[in-house]
Amino acid sequence: MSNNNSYRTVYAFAREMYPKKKDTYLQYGTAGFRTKATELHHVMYRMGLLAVLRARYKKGVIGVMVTASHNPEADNGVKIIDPRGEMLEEAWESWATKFANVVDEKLEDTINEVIKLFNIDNMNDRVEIVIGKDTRPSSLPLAKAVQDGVLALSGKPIDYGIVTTPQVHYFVVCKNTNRAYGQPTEEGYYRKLINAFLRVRGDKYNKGNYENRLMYDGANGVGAKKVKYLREVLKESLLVEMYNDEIIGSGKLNHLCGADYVKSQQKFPNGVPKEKNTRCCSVDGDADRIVYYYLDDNERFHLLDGDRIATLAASYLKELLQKTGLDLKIGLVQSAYANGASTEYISNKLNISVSCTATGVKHLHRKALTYDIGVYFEANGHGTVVFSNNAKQKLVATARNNSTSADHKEACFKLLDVIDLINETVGDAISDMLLVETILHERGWDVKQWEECYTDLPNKLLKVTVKDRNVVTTTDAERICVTPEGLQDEINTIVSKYKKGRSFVRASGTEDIIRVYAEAATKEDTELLAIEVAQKVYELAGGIGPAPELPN
Ligand code: G16
Repeated sequence: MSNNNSYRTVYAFAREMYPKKKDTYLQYGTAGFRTKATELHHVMYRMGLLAVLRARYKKGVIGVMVTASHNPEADNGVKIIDPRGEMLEEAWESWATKFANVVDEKLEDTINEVIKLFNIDNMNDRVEIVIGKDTRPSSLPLAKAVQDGVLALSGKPIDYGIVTTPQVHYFVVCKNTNRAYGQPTEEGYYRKLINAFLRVRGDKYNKGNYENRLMYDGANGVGAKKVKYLREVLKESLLVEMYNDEIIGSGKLNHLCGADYVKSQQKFPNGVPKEKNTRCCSVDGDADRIVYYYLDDNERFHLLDGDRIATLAASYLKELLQKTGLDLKIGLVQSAYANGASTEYISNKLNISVSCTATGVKHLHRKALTYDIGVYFEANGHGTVVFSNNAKQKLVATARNNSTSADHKEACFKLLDVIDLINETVGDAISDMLLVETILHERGWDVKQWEECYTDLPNKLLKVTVKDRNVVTTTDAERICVTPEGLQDEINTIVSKYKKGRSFVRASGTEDIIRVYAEAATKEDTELLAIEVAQKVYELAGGIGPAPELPN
């Protein structure tokens, strides 16, 4: 690398291989960049460059995941992962946006700006960038563009091929902790999770009403590919029946299936047999979200989403913690999409502290780190549990202390196993599935008993397409709409007509739309409330295409 801060190769590559189209402007959103795959080649190249700068600045390994997660197959995107496994720090998101949008001729200047601003004096360090990609056909060339960006600044790309997003988070943390978190390989990832799962499960696979059989919707994506391997290792301990496993290039990724479809449509996915009273789960296109569901005797659909997983995990961990005799702070973090009934159940029945942040696991994760045991889940099924170093050290010390009672010791060892079964770095569909199965198994519960903990308020999610989604801005963890002026007043008036009504709107950070959330005492009221609010959004925020219509 030259010392005069002149990055000729960077520009030459950009101009020849990944030129930026003149008229595109892209913004780093809820989880990175996301748009049509054809628009992203220059962005990927530039994120390779940015990842190298970030790695040199942080003096650690950075991850780059090429995926558009829950979006349609024709979209793609990129998520940047910081050294501690967290999403890219917000202060650097604006740099990512700047990198994505400057003209090719200004690329070198922008690199120099970052070097100067952050005082990066180790531009010759051969930093490692971990790269993963999902099963989209477009991911292969886009991941190659990331690699070229990394190479253009003399970084070292480590290509993990097709992996889940949470696996990339895991590899990054393993590398940055010198393997203390685990081995930075796929085998290391599976071994850590599965060994812990098998230890906690023991050799009795069915217990009470719990049956060790699960129908699994792989969304025709990487979540299907990875669970095939997992199934072989789990053997009889958990019988995962795989559906929607057409992986590369079938055009079926997330189509009428997968966690986002099931959650937002509140419907049984295509491709999974409609078997009554059977526990089913769906993951999304990069396997960082999971939701559960079942059909009752009347073929009525019942959803157990991220709120249910959060409450199940938090109540279990609280009980286990009590058995250890340790005094540790446990808390639960949700977003505004959490069902009101779940929040009430957590505060009033579980007596666990609960807080609300803006959408995006980066926000929930940060808040969860303020607890010794921080459980966080978005209602869409994205979440995990994080444990403080204080909690881990106390658990290890108590488990090893000869004067600890046998009961306390056993609980400490079990909690340590449960920690190993959880991917703490980010929401992980596979690890979350193993956690849910562990808890249900231990309690001897079937899916109905899990659902009986509390009754969800009927709720509805709608999307409104507008000319410019940035016209909708919000405050108070996205619960209050600031602009367009007057929209919040209109929402308040509409909501006041409905018993137990609640509704909010916000611009999606992953799709070009405004999201509308509504809940109310009855299903009929919820439908009406959602449509009324959506109509106001359409009217005041510049809706395009067909206007939302009230049902007949
Ligand atoms: C990403 C984020 C999630 C967020 C979701 C939807 O998930 O990681 O935290 O809930 O987008 O965000 P929005 O409502 O802004 O579109 P994924 O699974 O798509 O990467």
